[in-house]
Amino acid sequence: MSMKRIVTIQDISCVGKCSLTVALPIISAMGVETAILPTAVLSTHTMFNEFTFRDLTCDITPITEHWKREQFKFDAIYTGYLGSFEQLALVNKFFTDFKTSDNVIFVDPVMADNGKLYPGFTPEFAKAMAELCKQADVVVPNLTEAAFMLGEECCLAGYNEDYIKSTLKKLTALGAKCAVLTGVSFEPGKVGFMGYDSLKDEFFSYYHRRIDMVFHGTGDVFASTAVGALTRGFTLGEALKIAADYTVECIEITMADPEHDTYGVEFEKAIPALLKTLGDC
Ligand code: PXL
Repeated sequence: MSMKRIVTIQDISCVGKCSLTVALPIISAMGVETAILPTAVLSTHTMFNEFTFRDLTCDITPITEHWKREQFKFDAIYTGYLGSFEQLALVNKFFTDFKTSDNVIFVDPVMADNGKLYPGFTPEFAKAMAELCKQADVVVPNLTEAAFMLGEECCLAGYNEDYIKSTLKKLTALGAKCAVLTGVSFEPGKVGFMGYDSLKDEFFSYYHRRIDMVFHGTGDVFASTAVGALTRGFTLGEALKIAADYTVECIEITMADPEHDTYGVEFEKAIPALLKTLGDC
């Protein structure tokens, strides 16, 4: 079987274990080639007190023009943290240029969590990110990102299944074929995701134990694993479940290390378990 190839478009945060320093090792370990289109280089992710930031927007067009001349094809296009309106426009064009009849466009609209936008993002940016979802096959916002993209008040607790289902339908109405909400919880101690496939008109969900500890980069671990598994041929529901279980495993392994860092999870230690789940060893 020929090797599958993903391209992921997001920043390099040199220290901090998120975005490309998570996507590259995880997707590669899953046996899928990982091409990258780096959008910026930061000394760390933006949750540190300070960070350097070199914007690489100017490189996006020359890189993609070269790739077009080479006629590269990608089995999946996976976008994460994007830093400007201009980058969103260029990524929209990238989707148009590299969409094929059978590849998957997977958008993780990284912008916000726990009711708040990350530093540097605005409600207008969230609306522009919603535009990017138009061309997506799969979008995976958390509840906060979904609310900002839909221009609604954030509702982080006390909601019912109807609220989640109607939010999912509104997200697919933006144009995405499938929408998945992460961080969904209907009972104490449990959290997971609910998704909606608008082509099949089907909902799916999965819940696991909730761990009351926040580590940065877990969203990127989840999205990277989901894209990897999807590219390996798992259904979307299966791929997301594999990703959720791996993310929980990463958090638990990290918490078991009394000297763990707080800026990211020790996902490296859980890779053998992930490969077992995939049936690779
Ligand atoms: O994990 C998402 C992410 C990616 N890239 C940068 C970030 C964050 C989250 O804060 O700051 C630069």
